[in-house]
Amino acid sequence: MPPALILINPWITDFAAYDLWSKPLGLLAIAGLLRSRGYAVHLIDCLDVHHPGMQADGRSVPPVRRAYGTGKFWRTEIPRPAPLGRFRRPYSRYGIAPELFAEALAAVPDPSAVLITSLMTYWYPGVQEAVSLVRRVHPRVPVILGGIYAQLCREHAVRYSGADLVAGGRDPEAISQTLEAVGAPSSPPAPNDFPPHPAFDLLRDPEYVCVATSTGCPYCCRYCASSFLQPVFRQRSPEAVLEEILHWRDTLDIRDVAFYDDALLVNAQGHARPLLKGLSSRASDLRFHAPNALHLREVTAETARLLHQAGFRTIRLGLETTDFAFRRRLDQKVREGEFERAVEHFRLAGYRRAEIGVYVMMGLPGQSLDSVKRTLEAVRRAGAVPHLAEYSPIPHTDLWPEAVAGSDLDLSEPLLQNNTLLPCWDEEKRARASALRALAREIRRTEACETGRR
Ligand code: B12
Ligand code: SF4
Repeated sequence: MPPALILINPWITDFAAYDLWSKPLGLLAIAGLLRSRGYAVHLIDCLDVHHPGMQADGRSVPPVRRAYGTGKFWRTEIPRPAPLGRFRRPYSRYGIAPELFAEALAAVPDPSAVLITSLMTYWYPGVQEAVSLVRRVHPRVPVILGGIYAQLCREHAVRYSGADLVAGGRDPEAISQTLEAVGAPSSPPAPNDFPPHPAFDLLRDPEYVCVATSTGCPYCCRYCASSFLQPVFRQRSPEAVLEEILHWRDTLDIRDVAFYDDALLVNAQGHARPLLKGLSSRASDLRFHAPNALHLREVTAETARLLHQAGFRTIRLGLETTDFAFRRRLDQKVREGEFERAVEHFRLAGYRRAEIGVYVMMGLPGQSLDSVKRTLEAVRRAGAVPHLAEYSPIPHTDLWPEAVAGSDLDLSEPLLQNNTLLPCWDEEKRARASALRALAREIRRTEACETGRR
């Protein structure tokens, strides 16, 4: 009998959560790897929207699903944790019922170890609840926690997650060593040199898959943790990425693919360009989405045309702000004029205004409401639609000390790093932010109606 491992994607706990192509790509990559090394891998996805047991659960709000596999999760309102007490709005656990989770745990009789992933730092209550249920069902089995919260808030996770080991390593060898460290039986390495595909086949009825064609990002924006999490920028071969996408189309019959790259278009000549050409010729039945921002500077007439030809339906551009005096101390990724030029390329490539989504950051330390408003208007004028990205202060980023100093909240508590709270704005600005949210919505609505009329 091969040694059994349980891999867990825990619940989200938040004021709001939306499935914008959210899959535990890191955990699935580890699942693929461990499976290729001979382990029997059992995945429990707490965010499973298709769990048959949930139909009978009268306590949760069923998820409305939308275009291209996006939509809501199952949701159950829960009490706000104490540090969020003063924020008077509903707080929920997103995902399957804890009883179904416990049943799935019990169905694996003798696991060697349990591996749990984590994403946003402020979602750690979902991790804690998963660990405590594992303890109840499998009291003597070692629990290993990894992922983004585990890396960004390591000390917090060591103290409060309840896991036996908080792992920082990302590469295959580190994961094998981690398993050995908790006494799980080790297996021989995989028979070939190619890393296996992330195990999307372990998910129930996936409507889409996610792909990362690279790790890291060559830019070093002061508000972003990319260079801490993935210090080396590496791109995979376009052929390997194409092969992975075709594999999932042919085996899982998926139609939508979301790219998780931080820097998809960097070095387009040797990377995105051949990939997009391959997708156009061999995957013309698929739709592609770039929910993580594309770099404006890298958008040329040719890349915009290739993205359109390949079938990219969701485009998000990382503008953040058009207030260049303010941005000078934050990042170097956009220069004046590059945004308008990129939008023009997308328009000429065939995208309608409503299809060109632009991220605008709100809530940065020292950022004024007026600066955000002017950026939203600039997006409208350029012929695109804005999506507000509220700033989440993140440990280990360059901006972190300034964020901590400028916040009226204790940011060492990860729950207060939640972007919804606008942690680095004061009460007055928080109260007036709803007008900016309304403006962004109004611009999107107007452009959608315009598009409908044309
Ligand atoms: C893709 C992505 C998204 C996607 C969706 C991701 C998802 N799964 O839901 C989209 C675009 C929707 C998104 C949205 C947002 N995101 Co985001 N996102 C990312 C990104 C680029 C990659 C995450 C990822 O999946 N990586 C791929 C896998 C391969 O890596 P991984 O999960 O880390 O796994 C590896 C290791 O960690 C480890 N590992 C993982 N699990 C385990 C378990 C064990 C046991 C072990 C041993 C190891 C291990 O091994 C894996 C393989 O190497 C990261 C930045 C980054 N470079 O990591 C930001 C990041 C996570 N996002 C961030 C933010 C701020 C946001 C937003 C709030 C932005 C905004 N203001 O609107 C929203 C919020 C979304 C929400 N409320 O749902 C922040 C985190 C903030 C925080 N406080 O935690 C990050 C770090 C970016 C940043 N600004 O620095 N995001
Ligand atoms: S360009 Fe994007 S991914 Fe790269 S460092 Fe800046 S914010 Fe992070």
